[in-house]
Amino acid sequence: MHKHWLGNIMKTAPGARNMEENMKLQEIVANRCGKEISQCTNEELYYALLEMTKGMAEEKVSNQGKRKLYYISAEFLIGKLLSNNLINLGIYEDVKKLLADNGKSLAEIEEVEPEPSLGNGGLGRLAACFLDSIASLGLNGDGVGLNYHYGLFKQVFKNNLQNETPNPWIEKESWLTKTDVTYPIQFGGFTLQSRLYDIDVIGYENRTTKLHLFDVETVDESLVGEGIDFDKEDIAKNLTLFLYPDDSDDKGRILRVYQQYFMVSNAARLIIDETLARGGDLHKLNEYAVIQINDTHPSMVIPEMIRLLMERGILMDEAIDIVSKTCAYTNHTILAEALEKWPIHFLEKAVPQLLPIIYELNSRVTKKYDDRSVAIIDDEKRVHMAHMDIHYGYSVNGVAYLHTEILKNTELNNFYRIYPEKFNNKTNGITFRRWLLHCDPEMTEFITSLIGPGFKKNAEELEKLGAYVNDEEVLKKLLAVKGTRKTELKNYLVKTQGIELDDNSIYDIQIKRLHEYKRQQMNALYVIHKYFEIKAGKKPARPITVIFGAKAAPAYIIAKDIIHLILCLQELIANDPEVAPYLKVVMVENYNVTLAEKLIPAADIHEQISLASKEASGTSNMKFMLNGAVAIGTMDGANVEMHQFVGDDNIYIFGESSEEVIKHYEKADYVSRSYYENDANIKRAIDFIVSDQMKAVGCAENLERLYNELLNKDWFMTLPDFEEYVATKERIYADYEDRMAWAKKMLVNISKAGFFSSDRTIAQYNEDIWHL
Ligand code: GPK
Repeated sequence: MHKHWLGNIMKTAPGARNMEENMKLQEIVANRCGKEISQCTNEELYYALLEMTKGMAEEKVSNQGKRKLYYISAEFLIGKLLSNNLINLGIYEDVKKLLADNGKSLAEIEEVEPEPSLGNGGLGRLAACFLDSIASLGLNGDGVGLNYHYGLFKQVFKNNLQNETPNPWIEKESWLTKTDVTYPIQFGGFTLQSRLYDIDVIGYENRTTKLHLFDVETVDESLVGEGIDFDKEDIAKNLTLFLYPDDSDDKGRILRVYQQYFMVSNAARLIIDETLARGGDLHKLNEYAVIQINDTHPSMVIPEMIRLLMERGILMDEAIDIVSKTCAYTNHTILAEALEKWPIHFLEKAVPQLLPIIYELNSRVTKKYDDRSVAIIDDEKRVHMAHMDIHYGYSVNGVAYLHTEILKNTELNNFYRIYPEKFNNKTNGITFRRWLLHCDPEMTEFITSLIGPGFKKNAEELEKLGAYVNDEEVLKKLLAVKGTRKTELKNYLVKTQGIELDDNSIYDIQIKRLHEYKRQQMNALYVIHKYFEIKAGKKPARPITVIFGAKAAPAYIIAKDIIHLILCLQELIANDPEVAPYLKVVMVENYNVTLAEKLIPAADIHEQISLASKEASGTSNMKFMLNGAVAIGTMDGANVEMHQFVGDDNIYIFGESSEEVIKHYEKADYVSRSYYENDANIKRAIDFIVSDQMKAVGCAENLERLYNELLNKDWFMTLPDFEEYVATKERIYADYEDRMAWAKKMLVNISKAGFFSSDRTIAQYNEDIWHL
């Protein structure tokens, strides 16, 4: 439709390109609004840019090849798309300038774009980074997921508590393109008609790929009443309303099964149709398609694909064999409660057509292996989704070196002994386009001025920065850029959330989903400790700002209590004139990708303090590193590899090792109360949670519940690491005062971040697993 646009942008001279875009945007603006750019509102310009960018993406050729990857994931936390698309199209600067010449700010126009919240955290953001890299590397691969109308939820703070409201993001005009692909998806007792929507994923100076989001035509947004409550049983109306609805009751849990089956049945049909359309042979499906199962949410694709192949006349033995050669599984956690096990009666109700196949898959396993721990259906009649993936997929990967080692040696050891050849590691990565080029253009330009633009395509070139580690001018400039980002964050938070920061203070940031294993509570206990120290006259050399951002799952009571604790501390300390000048606690509301893009470039210090062995990888750690922040962290997830790259001087490691932690769990020898009773600092901090002062700003019930949890359970062992954590914090704050030495640490971190590019991760997936 827009065929005349820009022709082949890569072959056009930069000047001519510039002219053409300018004319294009002007033309679109004239057609849509009947006026000049300078006369338009930011809204009008946003939609004009959306139209232009979508048109340019359509012009591009999708990546091609015989074998195609389908990355199936329940989450794609893509963030806003406008600026990244402009960057990847290579026209960001031109458009920005054209707008500026007309008195308009691209940054303000960006604010108009709603952020799709199609993910919880790391797993969903990883999938988004992967699509960017797949497109940029020119690989033939698409994402497949669901089009949740209200996303996860929007977090609203009231009375120092988290409330949840819907987060609508689909507007009349959006990045979604409605296609004519639709399938009848059958459930126990009824059928729903699906509809596919596509989002073009534009690779860096390259071709495009697609994110396929399936939806159901009958979904009814008016079903949602107070907060995020809705009728969980009306599947036709509620199926794609929210990502992961509340799973605290069976109705919510079974709704997940409906969602998952809907996702994979659509995906499997699409794969079959596309394979046949390319002239492929379903008997050799594995030569035409590879399915990456992102965590266990899409695992039902295995029995569903077998079923669909059998419907097309392939016998069961062969169908099982074909599918086993087509599917690969990524594990993202060792937390047992996160590994999905569906009661068989859920599946009987929602997807009865899968049961004969699942029984058959299970019986083949139990015939071959006596070990009950590797069965697909356990003695309590629950279906272990990960077990199905491992037996009937050809690859099992963890997401960081340590994580994969733990899977092999501990969590999945029984499987590793059966299938050693299936296990492999793929350390996570992040896209540098969004997490450096977009979120800190000034730093990008500075780096380019030192080592040239090669690092934008080959991240390992950042190593060249090492040559400047003793160059005072460079180090000063690094500090100056960081200072500018800190001031920008301050201005942004005042404007958007009414939060006042001191940009002369140290920004010490912990942003990630709220979970006990990530130990935000340990950071909060440190804040209490510091509060007492300041009261006792031990003032820090420079004010400290501890910044949190986190959503808690709506049904995760203790996580919400930890948010309550942090918000209460924020209020209490802000109102204490003795302490407020030296210590500030801030919890940003509704932490999301957009906020991350402002927080990360502004960070001095970042917290990666999970209980060792529990964080599979972490990916915000990589983003911070790339942006010249220094980590305080445990030997967990990808921190281990970061430590290897930067060495002891450039990362602050503390805490028990994963081996020690795993032993505590095996021996069940951890008693939190004994730490409380034997350590005055710990006792003082924990007691403060239920002090009258705290109860004056908070809710006694929540505070007492958290106090009891820490004292009597503390399942993620906050207390054993506490004293070392405090000592390490004091050391990192002190070291911050030697500004030149600190700038060196920043530089080393940036220069060693290249390994953590998702381009490297994706190249490895392709090399070892996908073979596209
Ligand atoms: C892991 F199992 C899960 C999950 O359900 N959601 C999620 O975000 C995260 N994750 C891990 O917790 C991180 O350590 C990891 O970096 C990320 O997945 C991507 O692999």
